[in-house]
Amino acid sequence: MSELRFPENFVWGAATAAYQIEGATQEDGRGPSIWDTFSRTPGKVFQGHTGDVACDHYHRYADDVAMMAELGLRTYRFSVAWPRIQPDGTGPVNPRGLDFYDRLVDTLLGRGIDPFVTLYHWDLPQTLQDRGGWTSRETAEHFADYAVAVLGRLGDRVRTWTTLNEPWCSAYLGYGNGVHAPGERDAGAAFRAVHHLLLGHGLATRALRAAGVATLGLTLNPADVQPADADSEADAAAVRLVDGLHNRIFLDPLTGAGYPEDVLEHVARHVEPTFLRDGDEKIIAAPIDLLGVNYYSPAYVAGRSGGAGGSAYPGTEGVVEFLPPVGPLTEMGWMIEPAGLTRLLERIGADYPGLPLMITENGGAFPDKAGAEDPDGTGRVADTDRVAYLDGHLRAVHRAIARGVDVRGYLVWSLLDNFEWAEGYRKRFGIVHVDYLTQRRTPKESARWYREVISRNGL
Ligand code: GBH
Repeated sequence: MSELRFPENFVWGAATAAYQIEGATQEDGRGPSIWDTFSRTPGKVFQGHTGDVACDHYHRYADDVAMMAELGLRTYRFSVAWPRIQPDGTGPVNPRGLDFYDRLVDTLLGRGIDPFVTLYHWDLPQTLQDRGGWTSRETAEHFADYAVAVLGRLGDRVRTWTTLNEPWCSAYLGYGNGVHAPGERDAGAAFRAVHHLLLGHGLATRALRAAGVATLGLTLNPADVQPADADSEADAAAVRLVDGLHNRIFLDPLTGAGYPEDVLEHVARHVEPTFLRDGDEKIIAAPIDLLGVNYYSPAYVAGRSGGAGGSAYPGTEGVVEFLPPVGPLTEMGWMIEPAGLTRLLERIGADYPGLPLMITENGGAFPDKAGAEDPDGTGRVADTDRVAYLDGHLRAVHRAIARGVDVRGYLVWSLLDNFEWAEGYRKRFGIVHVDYLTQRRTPKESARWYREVISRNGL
């Protein structure tokens, strides 16, 4: 009787993102994105890897969907590449770009898999970046137009729509510490980007709702922020600061409370907040039906100077020390701590009640080998470390549900090994191995294990 069952109708699936898997970056009228530019900038991505070919999913999508069906997936979360739909980010839509997602959606439905759309997973059209990108208010307005264009083609078949994936990354890694595209390093730009991303979400949400979308939301990567020392007042202050810049800066305005005062004060020390206009908070607070939660690892902070990390949060240098990860780590160097996911879900459930949650990403990178990279191999990828990671985190989700948190589903990151942004192809998150020399797919042991979990609706 040690079995754990998930609620009836619990959603099970896997997630990917356009630039990480599609390839075909020059095909069918796609315009360049900031990741095409960034990955070609020397020193930005591991060994100069790019998404030019990636998993060649653009051409292999039908086989990939057939494989998803074999793996028993019920839902597939993918992102639409804005530069395929509007090569310059504005103006007339490119029908051939929409055709791809049209075919993908039909193929998914034909296999009984529910399509779950992310409208923006970081591949901003380069032309919009040339005009300021997310530091510019116009990008938010253009995003709403783009959202409506995609809805116009897919809205008759796709039920679940999310606007942004992890605006924290877009703003802080893209404009704050320069680890992601477009690679800017400017605290003020990062905060402007936060606001315009949220505004873009709000404007798109309003437009999609007006057009009749039933299930609408966005995905954040909220952080479980813990003090190094639970009895230290300085550490508690550090938690409050990081929680403000990571969690409350998004969740408070999204749920109608506006930006928190302490966060606004912090922002105002870096940039004159002239970009905040009357009425913006009301737009951002457009009701949502679903909050996607991506969780990988907790953060431990101390209220003192020191340590190497921390620079991703503008204005925390010398004030907050991010503790180096300890204990079991994934290949990314991230701490494995499933309890952090339970804490995070309980916290969101308590502080933002009434918001249905879904785990839209969770998973780990581990050094898996197969195919041509593993000539002596058995043809199986025994990724027991990934199975343990996923098992532990599913138990953590179950615990949160048992304690009353409204969690509607779980999507593993990722279906396929793929282009892991600044890490290129060297980090593998897939439950399916991809041999980049041959594009051969090999389901790992974790994929077989996951199929069992889904079919039993439990562990
Ligand atoms: C997600 O980003 C993305 O949505 C997805 O595209 C990506 O492939 C996947 O996760 C895996 O990376 O540096 O130790 O302090 C997650 C990005 C991960 C960024 C955790 C902040 C902090 C860990 N986040 N990271 S650490």
